[in-house]
Amino acid sequence: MKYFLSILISISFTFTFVSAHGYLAQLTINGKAYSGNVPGAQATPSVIRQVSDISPVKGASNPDLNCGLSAQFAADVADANPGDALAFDWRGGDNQNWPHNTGPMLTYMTSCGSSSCTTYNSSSSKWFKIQQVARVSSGGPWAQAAVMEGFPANVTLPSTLAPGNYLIRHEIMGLQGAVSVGGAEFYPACSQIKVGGSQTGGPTEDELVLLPGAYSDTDPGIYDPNVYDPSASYTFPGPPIAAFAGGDASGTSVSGDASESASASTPTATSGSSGSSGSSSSSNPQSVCKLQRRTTTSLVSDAGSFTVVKTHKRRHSILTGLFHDLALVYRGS
Ligand SMILES: [Cu+2]
Repeated sequence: MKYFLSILISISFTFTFVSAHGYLAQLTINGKAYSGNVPGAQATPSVIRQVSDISPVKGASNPDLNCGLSAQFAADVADANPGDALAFDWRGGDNQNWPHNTGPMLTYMTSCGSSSCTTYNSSSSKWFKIQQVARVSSGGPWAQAAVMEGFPANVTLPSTLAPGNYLIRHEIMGLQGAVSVGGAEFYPACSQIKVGGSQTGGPTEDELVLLPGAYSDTDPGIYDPNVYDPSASYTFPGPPIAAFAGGDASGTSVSGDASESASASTPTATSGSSGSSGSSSSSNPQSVCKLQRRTTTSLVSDAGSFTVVKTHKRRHSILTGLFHDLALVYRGS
């Protein structure tokens, strides 16, 4: 019986391990969807560079911080225009929902130069940041929590972006283990786009960074003992948002920045959870207040800040995600 139990336990941990990471499964540009390849599967033409595994990149100086684990060139390029709406749809490895709800999401771009990005090696490329989001409001849930609910992360291309070939690197940081140095999980994903139009905007030299290079394992937003304190401020790692993309004077945010051009979205059509929408709360300050009012700030855990979530199913998935995260922390991964 004891033996049987230990098998059961190891099976459940194996399952947790498999389902507790993920990848960028789809990118939508102005309503047009581009599928990504499942990590490690036989590649089909895509605009998303395929990674080898759903596991996270660990370590801020890991070369795979560039575009994800052993990222491969993709065969296709997506057309885009300045100001386009992008939606990044992240999934768990078993095609369930994205399993994490703690940590920021950040978006970088780099130029592939005069030729298409299909064979562009970005390992020594200079990147600029166009967007970042942490908690949807002070004391509120992380925007990433909406991704765990099944919603995409929304990003808007800068409205003055100059035409050209670009990689767009959307990154989720899983900070559920960030209370320890080296505990952060990095999930970068690079997509190949070609931007049209006749704008002239771009970053300045001092806004450009290398990846890896822009982060350190001891950055306050990467090693973060207060990551589960909903009222703690959060310091984004990396450079500020490039000025032409909206800028970010301090580089620090408690999120909930209503002027942020992008955040995780929670389309209003779903199950009447009025408070949890990043995008609608951006355009409607009142719903931010509603969210804050209904959010209990004294709770320690990230899941605790989700009193806004009403439906039973949602609560269940949050708890499941939390248990996944706790199991991961327990396992030290
Ligand atoms: Cu994970």
